[in-house]
Amino acid sequence: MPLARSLSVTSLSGLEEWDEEFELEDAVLFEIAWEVANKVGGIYTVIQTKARLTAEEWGENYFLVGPYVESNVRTQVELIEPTNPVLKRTIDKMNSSGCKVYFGRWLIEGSPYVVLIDVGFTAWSLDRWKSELWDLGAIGVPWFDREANDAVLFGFLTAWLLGEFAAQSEEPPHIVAHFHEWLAGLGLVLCRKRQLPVATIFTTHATLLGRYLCAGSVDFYNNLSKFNVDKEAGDRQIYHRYCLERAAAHCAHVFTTVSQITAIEAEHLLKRKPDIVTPNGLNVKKFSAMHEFQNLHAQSKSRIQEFVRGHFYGHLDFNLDKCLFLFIAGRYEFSNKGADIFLEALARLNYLLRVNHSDVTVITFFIMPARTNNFNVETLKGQAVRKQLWDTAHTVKERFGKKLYESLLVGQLPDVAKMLDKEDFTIMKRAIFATQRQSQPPICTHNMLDDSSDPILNSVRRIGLFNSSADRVKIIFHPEFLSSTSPLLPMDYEEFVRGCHLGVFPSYYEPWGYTPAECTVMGIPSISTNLSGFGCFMEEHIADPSAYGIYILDRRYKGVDESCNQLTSFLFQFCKQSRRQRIIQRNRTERLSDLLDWRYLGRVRLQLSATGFRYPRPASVPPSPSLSRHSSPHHSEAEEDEDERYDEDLEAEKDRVNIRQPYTATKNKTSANLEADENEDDAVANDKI
Ligand code: G6P
Ligand code: 1S3
Repeated sequence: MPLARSLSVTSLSGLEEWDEEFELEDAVLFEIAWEVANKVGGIYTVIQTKARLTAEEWGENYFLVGPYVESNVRTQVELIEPTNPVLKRTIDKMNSSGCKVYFGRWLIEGSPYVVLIDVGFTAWSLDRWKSELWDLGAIGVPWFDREANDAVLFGFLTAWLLGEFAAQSEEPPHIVAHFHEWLAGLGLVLCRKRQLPVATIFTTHATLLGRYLCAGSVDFYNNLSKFNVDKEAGDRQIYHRYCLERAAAHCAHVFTTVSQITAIEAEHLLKRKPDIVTPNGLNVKKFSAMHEFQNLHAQSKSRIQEFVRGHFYGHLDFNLDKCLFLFIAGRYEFSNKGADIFLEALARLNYLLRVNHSDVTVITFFIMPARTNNFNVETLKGQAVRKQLWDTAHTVKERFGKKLYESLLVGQLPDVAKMLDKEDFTIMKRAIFATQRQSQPPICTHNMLDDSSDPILNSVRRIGLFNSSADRVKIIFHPEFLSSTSPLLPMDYEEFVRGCHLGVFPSYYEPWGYTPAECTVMGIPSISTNLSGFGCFMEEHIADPSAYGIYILDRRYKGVDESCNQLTSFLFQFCKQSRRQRIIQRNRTERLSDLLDWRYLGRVRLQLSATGFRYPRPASVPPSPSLSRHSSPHHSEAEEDEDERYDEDLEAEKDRVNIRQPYTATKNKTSANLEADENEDDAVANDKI
C-alpha cells in the first residue's frame, strides 16, 4: 500500500517537546522548495516576494533551503560562512559525509539566508534511497523520471539536514519546516517517519493530477468527486509522483494551499482538506509620487511602440496612438492557461472591430516559452530597419541644422525651399526603399523547433489572423521570457507589463495566478476567470470588480462558446474606452494593491475573511464609454466628489470590520493625475468609438 495511505499523522507526532512553554524567538524556520534561487514557475515568485517580510519577522532564524544550481548561484547568491553555529556544525557534518551543502545570502530584497544542496553530488545514494523509499511506503520511482529522481535526492538530503540540525542543537530545538509542492514533499514525509522534532507545513500550489487532467479534454470541475485518482495517475504515468505528493499532504501537521478552488481540488484528489488557505501576495512597492505608475505606463508604452514600429515596418498603416497592447504570459500550457479561448476571442474581436469600422488596432503579445532556435531573421531585420530609419532621420536633421546655423551666422533667414538638397532626398529615398517588404509582419519572433505542431501557431493558422492590413487585431508570439538584454524587445517583464493596456489570463486551470495579480499592483487592468484563485479572491473582496479593471470571466458555469463570447465582449468594451476612461480605470486598479500585499495577507487577511470585508463599489458608474460622464476634459470636481464618496465608503467598511492599518486613503490621487492629463484629453475628445 502506498505510503500516503499507510502513515498516520497522529501516531508520528515527534513534537512532544513543543508542549512546554517556549518563546517563538527561539524557533527556527526552514522554508524548503525546489524553486529557492531557482526560477521554474510561480513558486519562485511566492518565495522571492515573501522573503523580505519573513526575514524581517524571523531575523537570523530564517533559512530557505533549495537546490544548488551553479548558474543561478553565480548570479543570485553570495556564498558565506554559516552564521548560526548549529547550522554551521550541521553543514560541516554533512559535507564531511559525502554531501555538498552551501550557505549564502540570496541577493533579493531582504537578503535571506539560503542553504543550497547539490543533489547531483549525492547521486551515488539514489539507488539506496529509492529502495528505502520502497520499503517505507511502496513508492517505486522509475529511473527515467529525472524530476522524480531529483525529488528523492532532495527529500532525503533535506530530511538529513533537519535531522542533523536537531541533533547538533544543545537545547531541545523548536524547528518549523515549511515545504512547498511535491518536489520538496518527501523531506516532510521522512521527518515524520523518523519522528524528528520538526513542526511541518506542506503547501501545494497545484495538484499534479489537477494539472494533468485539465490539460486533457476532461470536464474537470463537474467530475472532481468522481475521479478514480489511482487509476488516473497510473494512466498518466505519474503514480509515483502522485504518491509522493499525497504522502506529503497527509503527513503534514498543517496542510495549506493557495486558493479556495484548489482547496476543493486537493480534498478530492489528495483526499485531505487543507487546514487553511494562504493566498499568494506580492511585495508591493508604493511610489512617493502617487501617479508615478501612470508615468511609468507612458514610458514603457513608448518602448513597446518602438518595437512595434520595427516589427510592422512597411505595414505601419495604423495609428500607433490608437493602438492597444494586450498580452498573455506564463508557462506554456495552451489550454490550462486559456490561450485557446483567447485566440478564438481575438478572431471574434477582429470581426467586431472591422464591422464597426473602429480605428483602434489591438496588438496582442503571447509571452510563453517554447522550444526555439533563437530569433528569426525577419524579426531582427525589422528592428534593424527601424534603427536605420531613425539614423537617417537623424543624419538629415544634422545636415539641416548645419545649413540653418550657417544661414543665421550671416544674418539671413534661411530659404526653406533650399534646406533639403538632392543628397538629403537621396538618403531618405534609399531608407524608404529599405522598408519595402513582400511578406506580412511575422507572427512569431523566433524560429520554432516544433512549428508545424505548435498549438498557438496552429490556432493562428486556423483563425487566419496573419497581421494583414485589413485586420484590426495583430498577433505577436514571443516564445521566450522577456529580458532587458534582448536585441528585439529589451525590456524586463515588469517594464513590459506596465507598458501594456490589458493582461488577459482566461485560464481553465490556475490555482492562484500571479500574472493578473502583478498587473493589479502595477495599475494595469486584467481579465482572469472564476476558475483561478486570484479571480475568486477578487470576487470575494470587491463589490464590483470590473469597475476596478478586474474582469472575471465565467468559465465555471458557462460552456466554452459562451465564455468565449463573454471574453470577446470584455475585449470589445475595453477597446471602446477613451484614453481618459483607461486612465481612470488604471487608478482604480492600482487602489487594490494593498489587498495583494504580503504585509497584509497574513494577519489582516484572516480578519478580512472572517468579517467579510469588501472593497466598495466606486461612487461613480464604471468607466464604460456609454455610461461615463467623463467625456469632457473639465470634470475634476466631479472626480474629486467621486473620490471623496469612495473614501467615505471605504472608511465605513473599515470601521464595520474594525480594520485600520492596511488600507491607505487614495484621496486626490485620481484628480491629480487627471489634471495632468487634461491636455491629452482634448486630443482624444473626438474619439470615434
Ligand atoms: C498615463 C500618462 C499619460 C498618458 C496615458 C496614456 O496616464 O500619465 O500622460 O496620456 O498614460 O494612456 P493610454 O491608456 O492611452 O496608454
Ligand atoms: C503554480 O505555478 P503554475 O503557473 O504552474 O503556483 C503558483 C504560485 O502559487 C500559482 O500562482 C499558479 O496558479 C500555479 O500554476
